[in-house]
Amino acid sequence: MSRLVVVSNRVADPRKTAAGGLAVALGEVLNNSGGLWFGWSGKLVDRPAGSPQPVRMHHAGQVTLATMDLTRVDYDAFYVGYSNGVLWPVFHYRLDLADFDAGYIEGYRRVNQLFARQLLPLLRPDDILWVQDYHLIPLAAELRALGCQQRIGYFLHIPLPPPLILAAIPGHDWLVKGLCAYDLVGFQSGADLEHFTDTIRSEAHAQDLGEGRWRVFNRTLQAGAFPIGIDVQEFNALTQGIEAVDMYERMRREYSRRKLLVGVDRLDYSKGLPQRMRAFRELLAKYPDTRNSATLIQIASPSREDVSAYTDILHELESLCGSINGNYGELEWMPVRYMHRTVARSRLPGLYRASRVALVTPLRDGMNLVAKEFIASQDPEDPGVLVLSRFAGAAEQLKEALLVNPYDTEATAAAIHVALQMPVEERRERHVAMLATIRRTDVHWWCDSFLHLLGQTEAHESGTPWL
Ligand code: ADQ
Repeated sequence: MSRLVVVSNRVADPRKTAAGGLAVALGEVLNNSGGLWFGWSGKLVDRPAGSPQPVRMHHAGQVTLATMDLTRVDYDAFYVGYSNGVLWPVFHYRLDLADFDAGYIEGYRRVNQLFARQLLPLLRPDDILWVQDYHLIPLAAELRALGCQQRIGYFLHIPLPPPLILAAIPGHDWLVKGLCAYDLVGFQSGADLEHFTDTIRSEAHAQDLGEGRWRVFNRTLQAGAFPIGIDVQEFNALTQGIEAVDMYERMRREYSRRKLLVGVDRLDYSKGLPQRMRAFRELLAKYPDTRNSATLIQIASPSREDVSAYTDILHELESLCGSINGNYGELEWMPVRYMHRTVARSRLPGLYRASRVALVTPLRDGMNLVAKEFIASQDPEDPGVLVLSRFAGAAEQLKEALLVNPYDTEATAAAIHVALQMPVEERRERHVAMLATIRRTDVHWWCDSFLHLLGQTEAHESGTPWL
């Protein structure tokens, strides 16, 4: 069996419970193959841009964690600037929020080169590499330029927009070529995959070889959709754990006379939080039966506070929550309970299970795991209802959710009202179908099916010189 090498911006210790489904699933495969996980340590040093930092190795069971620090200048350009100031907004269709500063792309390239240079000496000839997410698109091309012949796969956790949106990024053809240096490229949804194949067809004259194989830049590339899942078993165990049960019971007691709605997100403009609040306000305005009887708990964990678009969304959300409570609240009832913090992973399933409705209404999302976690935590006899944006990758799979267009305030409010009124038989029917889907395509399935296909790709062909 080949050794697996995972590369991602951040490295998590898979043995820590806070690590979550992805780290645990990757950790399992890494553990079985005696694998290596390479990435940034999370630490910054005040050194000149591009200066290579030593790689530190830690052992976590059979897994070796290899991390390096970044200089502050590189971090600002690579992470804050290009990854989160250009790629994140554009890939989420928000051209208006992108900051195309020419220095950022140089920093992004510099850090990808550094990663390639520091990783290369750690590789063995029969390793299989799996690169994660938008921070590292050009990594395979940088590795190939240094002579790396190993098979390299790539998975994009966020959406890939259609060709004409992607084309707004200065130098986007370099990113597209970078994606073509991999042996297997994976996306969250069929729609993202189609955007990719449309792009390589129109911009690089890729030739369709059938079964997801493409001839492009004088080499063969495989592309596919691999919707990421959660670790359903781990989530079931968490749901039965003492902290989740305690949370569930306290919530049930407190809300015995009211229905609870829940939203759990990173505070990010892609998650559609102001739109969600406006839909909830519309619900209270238009359906008076929901006043004094429905409470929305919105938990939004702090995220990327060094990017200005995130502070804007924070203020907008706070002001909407304040005005809804001010206008509709009563002495004994507040419609919105908003918290700007992270809830412990061990307690989350209790909160999900106590809620009648989950609002998962992003404007764009690669997948959205909260939707799947909510389904996994429900009591099958008395399950809650998922109100899900049609623009989340999860909507391709979870067709039995109440699918909404989050830009349509009135229709979303109407769907929330339907969810609150839904009879138990219909709730059960929808829940059973969605639970079967998330069980079938859990995070282990995601890992195994990607790695199986990567293992089957033809040994690496070098193709067009990459850089
Ligand atoms: P994210 O944008 O971070 O991930 P998501 O898929 O929803 O979004 O995952 C978030 C995870 O963090 C979930 O496990 C959730 O429970 C947890 N979480 C979120 N807010 C929290 C809070 N306030 N308190 C506690 N826990 C919280 C990116 C892409 C997604 C894609 C994932 C995985 O943007 O589309 O699904 O990667 O590929």
